[in-house]
Amino acid sequence: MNHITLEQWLAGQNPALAATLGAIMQSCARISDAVALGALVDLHGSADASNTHGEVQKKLDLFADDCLARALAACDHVAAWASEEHDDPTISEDHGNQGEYLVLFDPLDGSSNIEANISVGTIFSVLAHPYRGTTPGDAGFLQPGRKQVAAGYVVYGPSTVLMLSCGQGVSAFTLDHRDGQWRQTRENVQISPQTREFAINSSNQRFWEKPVQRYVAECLAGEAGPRARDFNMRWVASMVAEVHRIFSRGGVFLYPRDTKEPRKAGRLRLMYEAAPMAFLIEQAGGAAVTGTQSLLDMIPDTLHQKVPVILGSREEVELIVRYHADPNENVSSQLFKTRSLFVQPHA
Ligand code: AFP
Repeated sequence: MNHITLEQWLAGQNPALAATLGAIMQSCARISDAVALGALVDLHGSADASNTHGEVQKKLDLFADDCLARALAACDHVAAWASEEHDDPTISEDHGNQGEYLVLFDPLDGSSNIEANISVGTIFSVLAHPYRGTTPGDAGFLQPGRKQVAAGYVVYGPSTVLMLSCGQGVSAFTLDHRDGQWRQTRENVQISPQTREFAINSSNQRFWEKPVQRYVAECLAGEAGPRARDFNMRWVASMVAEVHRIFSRGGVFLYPRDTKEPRKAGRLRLMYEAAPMAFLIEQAGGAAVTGTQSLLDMIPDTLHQKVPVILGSREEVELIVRYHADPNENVSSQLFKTRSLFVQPHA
């Protein structure tokens, strides 16, 4: 494959969008360096602050947030941006009125993993400023995910990889640390429609909704169960890493509606995590739902709204949607009345 650079690839896009994505990717290259240097540059550990969700912020969360904010402030085409780390959007001082785009980002997803040296990532979403010429407010951001102009994530793993879509398929770019260029390493990425691998935080099993109880029980029952095949399970606790695994070999990721915090519909944020990931997944032929609704069709109520997320290999997600449509239909959900999800070894 001829590894064209991101700059060359962006030359085929609308110039304003290319400049906006270029600014985001320059910051992600800086974040990649900081993540790699970590403790050497005193960027490990807590920042002694918490965000709008009450979560403790790490030094690298704040570093990444600042990098992106500075780059977006300098970009002529960005009217405002919203970060998972802040209550309210920031209006660009210089370009608030004329900027074409609104950008949302989770500066460092999975940051609880940093000190364990497990992959973390940046997730971003680009929307058109719907009232261009006026100062953007929250309302401008509250667009359904299907209206995203572009979305992507960067996974800071053994390689630093960008997965990007501007609505015409998904491309992967690897950061070449030798010269700082992002180079295309996959194009028209497709997610296999079938899978034998699922990812869910099983410690929450007692809180899950019934259709998810049923789905996981059937996977765990393996060859002898209703699915008639063995499944593998993974949990990294870093959504970017989970989604990246799905892009490389298929799979399904679930952070379902649960009763752990009854006031919240889920753990993950619609605008900063679910919608951009859903955009990428659908662009690669996969599916992304809440269980009962397509994530991309959800009209957000608030910037920091949380939602259930089920995404990945299309046929598997469709099966889970069918279970949501009729949660009482299958007898295997009855299993939970008598025994644990994890079957005890035979005595
Ligand atoms: P952090 O950014 O606080 O580490 O949260 C990561 C995350 O939002 C998402 O990336 C994971 O899928 C999920 O939380 C992990 O949640 P658990 O704590 O339930 O494993």
